[in-house]
Amino acid sequence: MDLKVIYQSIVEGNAAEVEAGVRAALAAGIPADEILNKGLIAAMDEVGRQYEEGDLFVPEMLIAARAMQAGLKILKPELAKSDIKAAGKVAIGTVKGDLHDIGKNLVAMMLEGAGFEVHDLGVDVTPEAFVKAAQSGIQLIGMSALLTTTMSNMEVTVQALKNAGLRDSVKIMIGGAPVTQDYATKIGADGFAADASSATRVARQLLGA
Ligand code: B1M
Repeated sequence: MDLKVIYQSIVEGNAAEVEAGVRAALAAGIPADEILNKGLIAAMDEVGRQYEEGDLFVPEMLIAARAMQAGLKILKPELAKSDIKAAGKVAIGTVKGDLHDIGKNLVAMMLEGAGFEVHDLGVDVTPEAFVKAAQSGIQLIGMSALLTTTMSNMEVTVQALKNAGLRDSVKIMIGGAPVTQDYATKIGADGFAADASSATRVARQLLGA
């Protein structure tokens, strides 16, 4: 059983073949972490690379991410049985007042594909909900905003984390169409990512994963 089949099926966005490939690899006795690293994560790294080069676009990246998730679903019970550690625990959400979730979902899927344990808090997430997530062992808070009127809630959330005494125990990454590195620096976030594939890279840097 060659893990390249899984890798290629993810890059091509073929969920049925990814599922079949993961089942076959498990049946052949390949360890779950090897399937994860050499099949799923390696493929999503390649998808991210092709997106950054302009060879793939958002719809194709979404399809690839969904194919990866189909494989991950089968792999998860096996991974849970082993003592494999996630690359880090991330809580991600779209900030209060904002209902846009397409980009946030894509970032969540790419992070999952990169081996992070992702807790998706959904949309319209209050600063209090982010604080609650940070209290539960989360290492990285990810905030998304698509509206210039809601991005200020990122700063409110950073402040809420400070007020709760949690600022030093979590890293904060932000993104979304109106968000910039300058804004991230201004509000005291640790990182900014312009798209889903760089979000994976920034998350890895922030957590040293
Ligand atoms: Co809205 N909307 N919308 N909308 N909408 C925009 C954002 C807008 C630019 C359209 C426009 O006027 N040209 C405009 C904002 C203007 C502004 O603030 N400057 C706008 C507006 C005004 C509104 C409403 C106020 C409209 C109204 O009701 N009058 C309203 C607000 C509702 C609310 O949120 N309270 C509204 C509603 C909606 C829909 C519900 C209809 C729908 C959202 C559906 C959904 O998400 N489930 C919608 C949509 C689809 C859009 C556009 C067309 C597309 C957004 C999108 O999904 N892009 C958008 C116009 C546009 O962008 N062309 C628009 C694709 C997505 C993959 O990209 O989200 O940027 P993006 O995510 C990227 C990066 O930004 C980054 O990675 C992602 C993947 O590469 N990224 C992160 C995102 N989050 C990240 C987090 C990270 C790191 C990277 O770390 C944690």
